[in-house]
Amino acid sequence: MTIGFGSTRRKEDARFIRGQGHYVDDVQLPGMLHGAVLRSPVAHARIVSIDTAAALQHPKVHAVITGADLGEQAWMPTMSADVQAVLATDKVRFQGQEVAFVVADDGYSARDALALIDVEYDPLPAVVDVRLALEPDAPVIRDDQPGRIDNHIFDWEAGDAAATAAIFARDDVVVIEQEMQFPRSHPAPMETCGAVADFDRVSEKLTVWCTTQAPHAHRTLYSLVSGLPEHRIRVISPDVGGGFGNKVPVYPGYICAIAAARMLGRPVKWMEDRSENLMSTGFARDFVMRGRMAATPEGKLLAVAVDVIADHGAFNATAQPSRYPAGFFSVFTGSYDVAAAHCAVTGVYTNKAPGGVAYACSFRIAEAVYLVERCVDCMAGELGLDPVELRLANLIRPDQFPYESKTGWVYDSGNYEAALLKALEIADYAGLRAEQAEKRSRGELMGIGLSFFTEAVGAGPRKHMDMFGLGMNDGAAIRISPSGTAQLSISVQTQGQGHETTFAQIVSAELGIATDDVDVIHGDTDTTPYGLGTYGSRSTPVSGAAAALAARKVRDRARIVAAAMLEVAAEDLEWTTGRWAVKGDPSQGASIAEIAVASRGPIELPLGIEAGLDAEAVYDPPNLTFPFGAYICVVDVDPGTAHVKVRRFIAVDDCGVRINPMIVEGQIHGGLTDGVGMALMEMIAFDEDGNCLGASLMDYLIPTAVEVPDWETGFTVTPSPHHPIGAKGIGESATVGSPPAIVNAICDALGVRHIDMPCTPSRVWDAMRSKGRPAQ
Ligand code: MCN
Ligand code: CUN
Repeated sequence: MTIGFGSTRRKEDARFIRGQGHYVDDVQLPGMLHGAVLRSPVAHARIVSIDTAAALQHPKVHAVITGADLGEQAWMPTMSADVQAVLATDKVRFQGQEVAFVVADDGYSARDALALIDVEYDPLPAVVDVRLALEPDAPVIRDDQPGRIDNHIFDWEAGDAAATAAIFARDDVVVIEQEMQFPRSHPAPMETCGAVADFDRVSEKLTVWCTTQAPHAHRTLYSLVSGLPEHRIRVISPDVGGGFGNKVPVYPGYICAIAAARMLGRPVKWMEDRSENLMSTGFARDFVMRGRMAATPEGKLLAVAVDVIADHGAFNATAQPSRYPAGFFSVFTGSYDVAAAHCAVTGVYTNKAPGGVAYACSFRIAEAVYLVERCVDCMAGELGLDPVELRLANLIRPDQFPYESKTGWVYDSGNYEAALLKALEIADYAGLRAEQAEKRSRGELMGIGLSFFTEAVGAGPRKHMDMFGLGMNDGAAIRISPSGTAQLSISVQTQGQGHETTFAQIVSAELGIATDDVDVIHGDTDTTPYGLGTYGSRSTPVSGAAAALAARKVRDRARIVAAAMLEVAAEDLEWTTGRWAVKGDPSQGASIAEIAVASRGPIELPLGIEAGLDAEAVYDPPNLTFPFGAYICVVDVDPGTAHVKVRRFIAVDDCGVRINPMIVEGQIHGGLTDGVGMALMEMIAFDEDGNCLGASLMDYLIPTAVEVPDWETGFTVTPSPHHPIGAKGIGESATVGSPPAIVNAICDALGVRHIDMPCTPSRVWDAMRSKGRPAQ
């Protein structure tokens, strides 16, 4: 029996390792039909006509739905104040865009019938380069918006432009400037996206099983699109095979399944295939950045400035809940105490699938951390300082917390130097530098790269967040059975993070109930309290806090019942794990199980106290939590093939109090692997006509166990002062923190100032040649 925090095994694994998980594609309903989406073969074209007659003749086809059939529902609102075509009516705006939806007896027939639909396209020039999209003669992509004459979406800035400019203008400062790109990448979860929609024409209730990280947020959007009231919509998210941000947005396929189920009066399933997933959903990053940094010649960092062009694709469907169009990018001052900072971000439409979606990034923090950590290394090179020395001299000090950044974020707590020193110690930094010097003398290319990052997770406080005019609070409800076991229902949705275990541990720690005696209910809007779901590593910071607070309410109620049982005043009782006992006489007490049964039993409860111990709480976070970490990467570059091998990677993370250190470590391992993917191989590329070149896992490379080293992890613990259990989120830290460490290591190995991700062998080869290597 285990109680509370610690590395207990994951409860959910019992079903996963037996192959007993239950995913959307496992849902089978009587009379269920299958849908398939016809997608545009071209990136930009006017639709002249769509002829569905032949497809409708197919003996197994029940319906072929086009945008015209959807009427007003042909467009749906996005989470970023834009609209997105569910099925294209006027034009197609990216390759892979949804054009028609076929419903048939089975999935194969539905896909076969796609080939029978005849669409006449009138091709238009496509633009996939953000800079070209901003040119005055660029084709206007969103001419559905009245009066639009260009592809510009927004200009947004943060920080103090004048104060920053004044520092850069000083003649006693050293300035570096570096252009860099964070390429378009894809979360590529194991399970692709899909939905099963079932509409009961009698009760007028719609049930949607779908791959979503945020069931309640999806319900709101389905209500907006379908016109059905929210209480008549039930969203069920069963087991989810990885989300990584891919399953935050609402995709057209879900809406098509819902529309088809309502039209036909039969359940409809739609599951996309791998290429559809890679071509049309969930793109992240795609930032072109120009960073500048100013420092004194001695190495005091003074200012950071950055201009960004953000490629949002054809529809601004960025799934992030902040009030800022560039999400949390304004944390780009990172972990350093600078005097001034400024960023300017321009959002642009291109003929690509909607981008700007989250991918283990906490909404643009991956881009921000990459920017600042690359700039710090460029500055260290410029000043001739060791990157460790420059960082140590500028990290925010422990006594400065809570620290208000120059762009208005209040970092809750931190002990940065301790984390960096720990990483240096694990790595044996001095030893590594000596090894590198020795190898260099033999012409070998070994590189050592650092990054220090601060994350901002736990969306979120009203000051920064809002989704559909709703706040970002989350509820938790606990039901205590008469025998003292518990069910906790939560608003967030696990996709592999282990919530069924860790949330049980939170209740267990608060109430002294064994973790096995706490079951977690989630992923069903009919049975869970309202909340905004899992992304931005917010489950622990927000929903975890709600769970702890609900458990504390149970404890408070138990105290009153215990007082009645023991015939003492409630104030005379004290709590020791799992038990209320009389102060000074621990033998006189009652366990939660004894109190639970008594609370519904014959004892006389004080006036106004209801039977049972059930309780609910809603947590409205006063601030985000700011986990941090120090990463060191060691690479070897093969001078003959330009292949980069990540030989060692040391990650010291601090996410405050850890509920389950084993799960936390697993999150770090996964995130670091993501980082290797982004730094070395992942990029969704397009040709100049807008054809997507990354539509299969043969072309879009993702890392496997072969490409990654044995991770070396370490931890420090700096609790969050405002979180009930002192925990901060961890789910995205390593993805955010690792890319710059790897690129810094590669630059260090090659002796070059910058190389853009992904650092493929061909790019590394070019960089080597720029330095006169390899010997010709
Ligand atoms: N945890 C803990 N102690 C802490 C912090 C977290 O024990 N101090 C545990 C949590 O209880 C939870 C896990 O670590 O079981 C991750 O918690 P948290 O940081 O709160 O993140 P979320 O649960 O909100 O997960 C979201 C985050 C995001 S946004 C992406 S993207 C990502 C990530 O999680 N997607 C993932 N990790 C993933 N891991 C898997 N396996 N699959 C995904 O899709
Ligand atoms: Cu930034 S991806 Mo996660 O928030 O689902």
